[in-house]
Amino acid sequence: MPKIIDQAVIQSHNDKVMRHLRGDYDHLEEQLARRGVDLERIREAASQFRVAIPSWGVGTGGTRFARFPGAGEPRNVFEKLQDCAVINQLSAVTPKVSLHIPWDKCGDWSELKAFAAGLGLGFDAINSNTFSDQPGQSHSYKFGSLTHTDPATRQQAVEHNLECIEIGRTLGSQALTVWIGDGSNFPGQQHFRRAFDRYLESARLIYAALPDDWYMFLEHKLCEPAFYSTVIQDWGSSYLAATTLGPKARCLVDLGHHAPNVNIEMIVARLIAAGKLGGFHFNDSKYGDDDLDSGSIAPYRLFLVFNELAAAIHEQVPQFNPAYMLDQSHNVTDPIESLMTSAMSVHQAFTQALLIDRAQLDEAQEANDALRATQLLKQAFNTDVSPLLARIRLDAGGAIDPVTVYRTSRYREQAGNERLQQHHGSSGIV
Ligand code: AFD
Ligand code: MN
Ligand code: MN
Repeated sequence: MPKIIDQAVIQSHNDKVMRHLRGDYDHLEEQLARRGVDLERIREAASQFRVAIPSWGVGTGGTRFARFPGAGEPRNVFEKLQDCAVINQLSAVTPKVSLHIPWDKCGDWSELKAFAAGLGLGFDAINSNTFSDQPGQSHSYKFGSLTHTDPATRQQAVEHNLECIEIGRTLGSQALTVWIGDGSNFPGQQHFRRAFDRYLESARLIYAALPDDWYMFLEHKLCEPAFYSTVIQDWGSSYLAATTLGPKARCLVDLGHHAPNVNIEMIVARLIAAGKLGGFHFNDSKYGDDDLDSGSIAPYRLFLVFNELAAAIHEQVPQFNPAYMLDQSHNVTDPIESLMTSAMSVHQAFTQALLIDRAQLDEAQEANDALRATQLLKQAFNTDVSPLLARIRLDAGGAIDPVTVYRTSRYREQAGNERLQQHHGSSGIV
């Protein structure tokens, strides 16, 4: 893997903490052996885990009230990929980036693909954007895009998605994520059924252009930017649309896109059963689509989602291959630090869910032994798997402690200085 951070900096800190890691790893191995769990088997499965980084996540986010840009943040997609390469080099589980078009537009997509490959990066789903207007756009999306009452506006939104598919084909992506802000702010503003029919008419045109080995992820969201109704508002609308479109259309579950207190793991179970679980945008939230760091507020909720995924893996549910992506906005932290710790939090939930004894859980469920069943989940959730995750990073050439190594490397200052000194070239290649 290409080295953005000097490998000696990583090695030096790894050497410093190695003996602690050995002790912690041996303790975990002995603890699991007492339960009849073979740590090597878990390590093999946990080593397969990967989660994609959102290109838009490496820049400082912001809210509708203000944005406080961080020092040395990336100015173009090439610099975003550099930051993503740091995340992957240290965390060792994020080799793919999910781009957002036109935010990540560049002059030559083949050049970008080669640049990314040189950094050890590939591309996950491509995200289209018809929730905001671009300079010089012929038709505004103010009153919607794929569902707009004006056929010309819908056509423009369809063509944008078709362009995203072409970009993704050049980059090696195999999925298009479609999230639209279409909806209404007032009762009566929109005919709900006609708007949904217009969505399906537009989505069919996009679906027809999908390569055979692609998926189209339909991302639902309860509200915002529309505040009274959203056309693809919930998993029901998404499922209805995905089923109407065909087998390459699947539902994308963003953890922040549900009404408060919704049982997300139940939605995940329903979509798994229907063969329509496309994947996730992982994040955390307290009140809405807050896009906070995964696992930072409700780690048990994240774990319960992974309990459903671990059950599907264990039961070898057909066509089960969800895409794991982060979708977060970082307003008060260094985005690289947040994305590394978030990737580790999702890796942790994935791995802890692998520890659930599914035979014993089935037995407890069949016997209606509620306490025993929930204890089996808690036992897995309360197991500190961090030594295992650190060992996986170490074996992959990453950092036992990514944030400490990142801070020691002073990458942010260096990148910041370089970016300040450089001419703002069109490609931004360094
Ligand atoms: C939004 C939605 C959607 C969008 C992303 C970037 O989750 O995934 O593409 O964040 O704005 O909250
Ligand atoms: Mn999302
Ligand atoms: Mn979101």
